[in-house]
Amino acid sequence: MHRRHFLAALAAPAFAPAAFAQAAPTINAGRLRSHLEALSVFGRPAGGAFADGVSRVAYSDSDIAGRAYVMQLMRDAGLTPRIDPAGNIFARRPGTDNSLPPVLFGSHTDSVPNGGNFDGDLGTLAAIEVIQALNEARLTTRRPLEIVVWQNEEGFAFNNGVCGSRIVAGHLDAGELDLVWNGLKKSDALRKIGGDPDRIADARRAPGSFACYLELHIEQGGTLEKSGTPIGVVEGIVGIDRFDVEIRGFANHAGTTPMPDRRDALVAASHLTVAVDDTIRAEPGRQVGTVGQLNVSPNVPNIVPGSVKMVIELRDLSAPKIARLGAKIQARAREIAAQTRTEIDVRLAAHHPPALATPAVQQSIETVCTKLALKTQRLPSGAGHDAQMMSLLGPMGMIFVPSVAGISHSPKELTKWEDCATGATVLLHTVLAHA
Ligand code: HGY
Ligand code: MN
Ligand code: MN
Repeated sequence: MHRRHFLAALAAPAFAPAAFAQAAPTINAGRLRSHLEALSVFGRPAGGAFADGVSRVAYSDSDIAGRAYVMQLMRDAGLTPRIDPAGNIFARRPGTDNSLPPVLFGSHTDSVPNGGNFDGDLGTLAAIEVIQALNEARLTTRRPLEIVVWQNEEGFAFNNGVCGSRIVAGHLDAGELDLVWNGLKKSDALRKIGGDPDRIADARRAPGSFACYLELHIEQGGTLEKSGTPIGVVEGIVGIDRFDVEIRGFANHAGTTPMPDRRDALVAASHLTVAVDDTIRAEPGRQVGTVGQLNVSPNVPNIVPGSVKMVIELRDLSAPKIARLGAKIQARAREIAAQTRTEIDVRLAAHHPPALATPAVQQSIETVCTKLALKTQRLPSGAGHDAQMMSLLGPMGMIFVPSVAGISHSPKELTKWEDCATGATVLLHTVLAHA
């Protein structure tokens, strides 16, 4: 969009900010790109390049380094970042009336192993860019603004995601801080990133403690690219149920154990994996089911597998549908256990309820886009987000930008630089619309 058209659009009353600005606030696309490229260094494979993606798993040294980098950017933007007891990073920009609840916006910087450079990073760095743009326009909003970097959104660590936002929303599971993953206790993991598990209750936020929560995020699917739409307005975020499955058979000699005598845990796991796929595909709808993680023991070619640990994950916009499909799969697990003479334990490890975006916030995003002559499309999010936790506390909206070829959770994850800047511009003006 030409700058003159953009400024003309901004001149319209809907964009008259609370306090007079020297010039209309503008996203610096080059600065946003350089910050995304710089953040991608933390967790990059040794000897790799930007295109090789990132492994910046929560609580790792690269996660901590990435968080430190982002906190420095916040200071460079005149903010004073603080880490709450849950390990989330917050930074507040005063408004003209600081008695009002802030507009809260941000995302996460932790990644999946072998992930991409945009998932979470774009929403986090765009939030800082919004602050910079307001500073440069010398614009003070009526409401205070608060930006946030949520910790462990991905949930690869401890097999339960949206961790920091879930604690803020009051959904820390009983005993969760005592869990151990890779030899690390969760309470120590929080301390490692600057949290304080002894004061975890202080991390909770009350309903209404923010005016609305906004998150810019890559779509992680192919809908926007296919329709040639630059901005997605999220309708709702899927619910996720994740099950830890343990299958116990009997390890024995692969050569001397006759087939009828076997209790093969991997054969049982294979039947269960196919049962998940069959159950999910058996009815119409957009539900998905995945077995993305499976560990065989002892995992030796000439030993009949004695045990398998695997994770089943179900997602849909309907919580009752997820529950129903989960029950079906657990019934199939019982049948497979009997059939293979193994024991199969299925334990619910994570339950994230689906969340609908707030119509008024969706509308505000669309109004901004109309002013900016940007086409929009409403769509569901097949990915989980911290926004679904924030929807438990107040109005929520998400802004999506296209993912090239719909790829995400992969080094091939890519969003065009101009789409990153467009998304940040829409975030900027949606924040203003609420502030
Ligand atoms: O898994 C998800 O949906 C998100 O990317 N954490
Ligand atoms: Mn994400
Ligand atoms: Mn992700």
